[in-house]
Amino acid sequence: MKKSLNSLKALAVGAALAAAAIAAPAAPANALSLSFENTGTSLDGDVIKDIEVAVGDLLVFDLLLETFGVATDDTVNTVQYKLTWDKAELGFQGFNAFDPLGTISEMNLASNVLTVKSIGSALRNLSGLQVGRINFKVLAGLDNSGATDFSSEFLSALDEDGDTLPNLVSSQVQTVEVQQAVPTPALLPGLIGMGMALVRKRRNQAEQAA
Ligand SMILES: [Ca+2]
Ligand SMILES: [Ca+2]
Repeated sequence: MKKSLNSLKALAVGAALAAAAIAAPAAPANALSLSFENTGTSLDGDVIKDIEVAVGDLLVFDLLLETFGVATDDTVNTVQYKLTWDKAELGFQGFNAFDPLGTISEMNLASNVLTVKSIGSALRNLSGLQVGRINFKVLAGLDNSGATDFSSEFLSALDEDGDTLPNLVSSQVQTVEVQQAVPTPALLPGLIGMGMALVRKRRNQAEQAA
């Protein structure tokens, strides 16, 4: 009996050690990627981040490149990306490219899509490298539809030989919506409460007067 109790204790200790041995998940490795800022925040709770703006506001998005995760015998020399926006809500004002990817070899502006092919030299292990900036003016079509109003898509990255860097860029897309300010819902119960108190007060006054 005593022996089996000791066995149980040994089992419990073993289980505790096993639990402690499970490693915390590793942070994701840095990778070749394109992102933009202003990222927005979550205003309406859906998966698309939101930026609060008003009609007539000027809005800027900075395109940032990260060149980690490239093989040690490769460097990033050309990147190609696509920017898309809702033309009812955002009016295109201009685009700038920045060194070391400041040489634009191809650029195509359609009504609401800009594709850019930008050339630099021997980039690797860089983070937050600003490659472009796009400017918008917020238009009267501004609404809180929950649909994407601006997105970036990383199309390709080429190495120093003009070869596509394999499998590191697979249609990376980032999205954001622009929204106009709405009354804070938390204020509404307070307003209703004040209204009811006012009605009660008037009724009391009416009863007293009768
Ligand atoms: Ca949203
Ligand atoms: Ca919107």
